[in-house]
Amino acid sequence: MHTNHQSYSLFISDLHLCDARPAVTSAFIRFLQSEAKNAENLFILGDLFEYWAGDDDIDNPHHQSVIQALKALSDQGTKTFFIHGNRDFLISTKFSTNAGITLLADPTMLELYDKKVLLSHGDDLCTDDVAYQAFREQVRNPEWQNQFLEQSLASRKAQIKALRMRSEDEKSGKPLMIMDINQTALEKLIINYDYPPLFIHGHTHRPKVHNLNINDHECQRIVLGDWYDQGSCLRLDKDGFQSIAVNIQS
Ligand code: LP5
Ligand code: MN
Repeated sequence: MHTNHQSYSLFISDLHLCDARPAVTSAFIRFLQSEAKNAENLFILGDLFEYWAGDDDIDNPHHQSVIQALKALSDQGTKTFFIHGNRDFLISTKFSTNAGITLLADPTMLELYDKKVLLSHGDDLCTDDVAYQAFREQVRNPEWQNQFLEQSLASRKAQIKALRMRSEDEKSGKPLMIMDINQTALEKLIINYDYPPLFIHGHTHRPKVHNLNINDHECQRIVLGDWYDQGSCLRLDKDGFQSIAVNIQS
């Protein structure tokens, strides 16, 4: 039916879309209407938004423009998937239904072009960041989330603003190593998933391909880049992967 869809998949993360950076949102919408249109799958590996306060914020005009563009993409035949980031883990079924995306667990293992591919946001592997992991455990708890979501949208946004300030403040005092993936946690994950040859994640904003050898198994860990000065996207097909830069006009 959709014969224009070629056999390749695209992966993006860490766009941090928000009202304050309209050029990035425009670039993303153009990307959905161009590069992504002919893809069979688009995987968004978290932190699509600067923050997500709850699905009741869906009517926000900025969010609507993103949701409409995602919906148009999936309606024309590109399957779209989303893994929660640490900024937008409150995205739920109202968003996914409206945007036409499928929510995936973190991590998720898939088979693409005869290759096992493991996908994650990546924050779960930053185990040296003890303060962040304690925070993460608290806010990923469904009971905590229910209580948080019972509060008014305005109150939630005020708390998120305070949290963002605290997070930036604490980050400035954390050594860079602490905010990267822990090697032992990484190896444990790869072993648990029986050595997928590809592991793709975001979060650290340190785009790179790491060639790993774990117990004599080759594994490539691909770290996606963010969308600040330019957008970045990974393309995967039967011949392998390549990195694509996305222009952001300011
Ligand atoms: O996002 P990034 O990359 O800049 O930093 C992350 C970690 N910080 C965060 C916080 C988010 O940026 C804030 C936005 C989240 C919105 C979610 C909405 C719902 C939750 C609302 C809760 C009020 O994820 C940062 C890491 C960094 O990645 C690198 O991995 O270091 O972690 C921190 O800085 C966290 C601090 O170390 C600990 C903060 C403890 C705050 C405790 C307050 C209790 C909150 C609950 C009560 C309301
Ligand atoms: Mn993140």
